[in-house]
Amino acid sequence: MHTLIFATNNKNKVAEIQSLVGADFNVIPLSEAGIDIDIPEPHDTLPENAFEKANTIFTITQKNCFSEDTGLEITALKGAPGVKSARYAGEGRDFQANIDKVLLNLNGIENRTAQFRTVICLLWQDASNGLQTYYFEGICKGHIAYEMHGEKGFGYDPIFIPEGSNKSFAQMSMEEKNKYSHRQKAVTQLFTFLHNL
Ligand code: ITT
Repeated sequence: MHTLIFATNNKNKVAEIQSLVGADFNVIPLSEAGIDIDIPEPHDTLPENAFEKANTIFTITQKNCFSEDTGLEITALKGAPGVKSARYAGEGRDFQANIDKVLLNLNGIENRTAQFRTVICLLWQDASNGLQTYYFEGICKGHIAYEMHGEKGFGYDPIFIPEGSNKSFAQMSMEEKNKYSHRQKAVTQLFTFLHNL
């Protein structure tokens, strides 16, 4: 079985990804790897931040690892909050404050089109090729609701309604969210790639 460290401090991401991993991979969250650091995300693009997170953890552990960076891109807000999604309303990384800011900025705007974009960065040591960097992307199109719906999930889930559903992500079980989600699409590509190595 291959072991991979998932370079994230977000427990919700860990739960979602562990629900998608096949039996031949062992995905270890940072907490289980005994690493307790605030991973930097200083860049203006999702791939650069994803690389920064994975590389920070690889430098410490020298073990195969992956990270992901996710942004909510709202058309009427010119792609905001995008790469700044976690800190849209400030350094407190407060889910409710972030949602309030989105709803305020969309007040009176009819175009609610939005998408989640996840970029995964994999750092993989290969006996013949050395350390390789790979990227995988998953997009979930949808729209922003006029108010919050549901209690499940995390982040912007209560206001995001994926295409093909009339429920918000926060009204779905994890399994149902996985059928639509940006994260599921990126993770599926990651594990398809790893299976074919
Ligand atoms: P790590 O960097 O430790 O992985 P993070 O929470 O900082 O965790 P991101 O930088 O990718 O993660 O931040 C993206 C933010 O976007 C996150 O804090 C949530 O508020 C939101 N987000 C990400 N995925 C989401 C999802 O599936 N549903 C709702 N909101 C999501």
